[in-house]
Amino acid sequence: MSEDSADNSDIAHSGQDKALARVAGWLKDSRCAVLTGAGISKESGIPTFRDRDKMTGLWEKYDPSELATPGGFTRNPALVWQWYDYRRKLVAAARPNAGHLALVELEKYCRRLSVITQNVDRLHLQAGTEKLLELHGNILTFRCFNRGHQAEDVPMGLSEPPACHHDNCRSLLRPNVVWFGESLPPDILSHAAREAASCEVFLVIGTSGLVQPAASLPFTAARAGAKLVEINPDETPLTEQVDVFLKGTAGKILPALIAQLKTI
Ligand code: BV8
Repeated sequence: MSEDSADNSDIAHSGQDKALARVAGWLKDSRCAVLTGAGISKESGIPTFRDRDKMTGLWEKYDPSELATPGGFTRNPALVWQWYDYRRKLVAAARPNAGHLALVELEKYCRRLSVITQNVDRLHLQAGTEKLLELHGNILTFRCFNRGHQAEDVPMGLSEPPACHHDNCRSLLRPNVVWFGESLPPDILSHAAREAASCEVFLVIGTSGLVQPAASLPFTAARAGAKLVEINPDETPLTEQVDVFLKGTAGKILPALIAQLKTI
């Protein structure tokens, strides 16, 4: 079990302050790397992969790892396109929340801070995070399925994928995300691994830690001697392995960490 854990509801109690102060002390002037998952965007109104109760029938009826695959797209391009169009509308309406903004603030207190995200919503970029590694691409830009031609100005609300306009390519457009069964961009993955292997503190925020190879990054950091800190309202398979588990939402815990850092 982690040496220490802080529960969101007890942040006001000394136990929580103790855990927050401990982590803040590690973060001050540190080389820090952060891995975020869908949980950090939940307070911006974007449901996580596990919150099926918040999604339309599309999400409840189909398994995301079925829809988020090349095979799923080839089998039923219209269905996959509509699912992404639905999510793109949610993302377009979303704004960075206190958690995203606190990570930008954290840059002032760390010697170096790099954010590695599994999210495809670009809310870290919107919040102002500069050193961002998007492991799984983004949902807001598109390329064609067969030859990777980038596409601009793709309207929302289409019921099926448009064809690529690139010199009569005609292949169907797809979002610039990494699907299950597709390799992550090698340069981005190796950069993320280097950040994990060279940081002193590794924050794991809002991820169930189930998807590889992203889920291996905390272990890369721990093997290199970094302090592992998890921020999540629920326990995950990682919780047992971290140095400190800060139980709570990103929108509460991260600003509380900044408040602690201000006192050091
Ligand atoms: C790869 C983009 C090499 C798309 C995503 C068989 C065949 C092929 C591959 C595999 C296979 N078996 C295993 C694999 C590997 C596979 C994998 O890991 N599968 C899993 C399911 C076992 N990985 C891959 O395929 C990767 N590529 O391995 O390439 C290869 C190539 C060919 C063949 C073999 C290998 C590619 C993986 C990338 C997939 N794309 N996203 C899209 O978004 O549509 S993954 C997607 O799901 C997300 O990006 C994210 O990574 C994942 C969801 O995880 P989380 O972000 O953690 O979200 P989740 O909902 O699960 O959890 C939310 C957490 O937040 C919870 O813990 C909750 O408690 C917490 N929370 C809630 N509220 C808050 C909060 N936390 C803080 N604050 C709050 N307020």
